[in-house]
Formats: sequence, C-alpha cells, structure tokens
Amino acid sequence: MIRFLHIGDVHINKSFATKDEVLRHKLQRSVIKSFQNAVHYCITQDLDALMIAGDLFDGQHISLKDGEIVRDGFEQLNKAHIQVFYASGNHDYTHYDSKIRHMNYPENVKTFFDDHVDAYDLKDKSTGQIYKVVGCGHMIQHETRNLIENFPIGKHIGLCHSMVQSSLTIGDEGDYLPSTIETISSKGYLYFGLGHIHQNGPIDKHETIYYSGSLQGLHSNETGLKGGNLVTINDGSSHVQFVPLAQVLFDKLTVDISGLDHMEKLLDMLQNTLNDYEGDLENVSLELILTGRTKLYRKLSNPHEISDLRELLLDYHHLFDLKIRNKVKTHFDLEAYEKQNSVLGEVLRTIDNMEKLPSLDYLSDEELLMEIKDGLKDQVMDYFLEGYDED
Ligand SMILES: [Mn+2]
Repeated sequence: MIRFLHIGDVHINKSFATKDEVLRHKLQRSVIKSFQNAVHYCITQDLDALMIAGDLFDGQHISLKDGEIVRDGFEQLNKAHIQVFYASGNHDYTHYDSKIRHMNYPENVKTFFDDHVDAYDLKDKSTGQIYKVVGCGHMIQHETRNLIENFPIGKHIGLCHSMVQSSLTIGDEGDYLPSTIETISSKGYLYFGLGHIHQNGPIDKHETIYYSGSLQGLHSNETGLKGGNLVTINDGSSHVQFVPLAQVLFDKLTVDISGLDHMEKLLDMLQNTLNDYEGDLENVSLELILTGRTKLYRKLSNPHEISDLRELLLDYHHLFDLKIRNKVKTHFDLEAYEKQNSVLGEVLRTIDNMEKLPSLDYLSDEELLMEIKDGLKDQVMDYFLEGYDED
C-alpha cells in the first residue's frame, strides 16, 4: 500500500497586493506555514511521498530565506525517508539557468523540470512493488503544448501542472500546458495529480484525475477549506481523501442590516455575528458584506465610519484580517420615486436607460451595468431626499 500527499499552487514568495505592510508580511508567513503544515502532515502520517504539482513558488526571484524554507522542509522529509516529486508550473517554470532548477535539493527530491516526459520509481515499502511516477515540467512561462499527450500508457501515477477544462474551471485560467480529460484518461493511470486550478476535486467520472487546489487561499475570492489530497493506492486502485492544511482561511459573510437605524445597533449586530462565528477567527481572513435597505446609508457611505467599525470589532475579536464591504441601499422606496413626475423621477428613469445614451453604448456587461445603476440611483435618492423621512 502506497500513501502520498498531492499538493500544488503553494505560491511561496507571492507579493500580495495590499498596501498594508503588516498584513502582507502576515500573509506571506501564512503561506510558508501552510507549506510546513504539509511537510509536518507527511511526517506524522508516515507517508511514502509528497507530490507537488507546480507553482510551489510564485515567481522566479527566490530569496535566500524562501529557498532555505523549502530546502529545510525537503530535508525533514528526507530524514523521515519520504520521497518528494516536484513538477514545475507556469509560475515556477524551470528554464536552463533558473534558480529553482539549480537549488541544492536533498537526494529524496525527484524533479520534473524538463518539457519532456520523465519517470521515477516509487517503491511500496510493505510489498516491494514498484510504481512509476510520470511527469513533466514547464521550461518557459507560457507552455502552450499538450505535453501530456506524450505520457506513456500504464498503471502509473501522473504529475503535471496543466490547464484542463472541467467543472472546476472558474474563469479564463489561460492555455498553460493545456490538456483534456480525454487525453489524461486515455493513459489509464491509477492517479493523476494536477496543478494550476486553485479548486480541489476530481475532474473525471472515474475520480482518478484530481486537482489539489491551492494549498491555501491566496485571495479573498479563494474561500473555504484548502489543502491537499491524501492518496492511498492498494491492489491497483486508488482512494482519495481531502486534507485541510491551509494556515489561514478566507471567508465571506453577508449581513443583512435592513431596518437598522443606529450605528450602535449595527455594532452590536456585527459583534454577535463574530461571537457566533464557528471557527478559529485568529486564522480567518473575513469579509463582512453589509446589505439591505437602511437609514444608515449616508453614514456608511463615509469610509471613516467603516474603518471605525472595523477597528472597534478588532478590539474585541482577534481575527487574522477583517474587511467590511458596504453594499447597503437607501431606505427610500425606489419604485415609488421612479414613477413620480418630478426631477428625481426623471433622473432615476434616465439612469435606468443609461446604456441607450449614445456615449455610453459600450457598456454591455449586464452585471456591471446593474451595479452602476443601483449605486447611482441610491446616491441620487440620498442627494434629493436627505433629511426627508418617509415615515
Ligand atoms: Mn499555474
């Protein structure tokens, strides 16, 4: 029986786009901690191997510190007699003189750094059976060939950083070493570990081709549990189990504050939301999205009010990070004013038809258009009706 951990898209040395230097440093530390969590898991579970399906590093400039952290993790695995298989991806591509290719890895590390197929043995310690780990890497930033086509057929284990269209694809992830489920299935592998798409899961109906997903979320949109796949191969069949390993979790909560009319009440409500949160807030980067119709519309349009709220909440709750996104609307009845024969009614109707204005006819993104219209209507109503109370 062989047991290994398949991870990918770790993105060590990612710079993170935030002006907050302390937060940026914390995020960078958390990514490293996630990598160390994966190493620790392999050792405590006494696995046979760690498989890395590319984008271990985010970029080509590897600091001495980041390089040492990776080498130290590999060395710990070496001491525990655990093999490492590492295939490069489009971020950590390995051209001939790249730093990543020439780092001094311990002897347990087998690399797929070339743009042709390589294979290494992986021996089952209990039965003596030898499996082949087959893979290839990226030598340039934008590899557009389907290199998996050249993989041999057999009961092997595959490893590659590849863009395969599947139900896990979210947007345009680019044609980096593009392949297809059909190509990979035709190889008949016991397990095929992929990297590139940051979502975890199988992509074929037999559930032998998996993305590991990113080891940790790297963006507020990469919410939910992140980690790797624990793969067990026994008697020619594989069993896969997701293992959470991320140090920090990104999460979003929508809070409907309809009808609230005092900031104190809003603060209480958000305090309760955080009190009731299930999970270790210290390792959660949380985004609270405020929605609903409220008399607090004008107050909350002021960024200082939002940052005050955030600071007050952070005095009581030790979150990894907290963002408050304001999407509330005015409490005024939009539809009634839209029908009115008044300046306000006229302006609201003009906004509603704005894409018909000749100078704005390039606005074709429906979702964006709705967002702009809603935002403008709320500002206009607030402007006209400030101080006026319907009740
Ligand atoms: Mn990638």
